[in-house]
Amino acid sequence: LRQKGLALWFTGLSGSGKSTIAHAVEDKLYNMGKLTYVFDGDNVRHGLCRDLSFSPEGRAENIRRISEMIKLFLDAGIICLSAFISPLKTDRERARTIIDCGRFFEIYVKCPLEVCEERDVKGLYKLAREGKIKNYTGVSAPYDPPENPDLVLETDKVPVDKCIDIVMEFIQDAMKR
Ligand code: GGZ
Repeated sequence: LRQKGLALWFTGLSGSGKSTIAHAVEDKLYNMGKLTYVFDGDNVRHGLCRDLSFSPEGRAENIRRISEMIKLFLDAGIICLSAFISPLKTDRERARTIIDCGRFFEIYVKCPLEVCEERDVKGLYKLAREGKIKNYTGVSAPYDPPENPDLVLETDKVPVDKCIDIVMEFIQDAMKR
């Protein structure tokens, strides 16, 4: 029997920890022999979506293409982990509709803006504050917090290793369904 696909949609501010957690979960799944793939800005925005901006339209199209891609990966039985800010509720709802598998789960990587900004791993918040990057989520562009996420990870309160364990437990549960 082939592995059944699963879509885990991580959403949260830049610097909240989406990619870090998704990649660590991917490592664990890989070591369990599971087929899995992480979609994030590094492998999507630099390739398939390199023509898109961070305007509302650019983000909507980014999320739409990613969703269509995940739908195909699910057909192949792959556990798909996506780590995009996906700030707008309407875009996340469209993702759920496109992927439409009954195995789509929204994971809210929740972290206060102040903490993300303090981390500022890539120095982009600083540039956004200086006005050198426009439409920066949390600074000059909106983020709609999920109203009914399937899972919430509070990365300012819970250590990252614990967050990874929580997601692993969630996946193992979801795979039984
Ligand atoms: C938000 C931006 C922006 C703007 C560049 N707003 O910390 P990072 O660098 O690695 O994560 C951010 C990433 C967000 O891309 P997504 O494809 O996830 O966004 S969305 O879902 O909204 O389409 C950040 C970088 O790209 N970045 N400019 N203006 N993040």
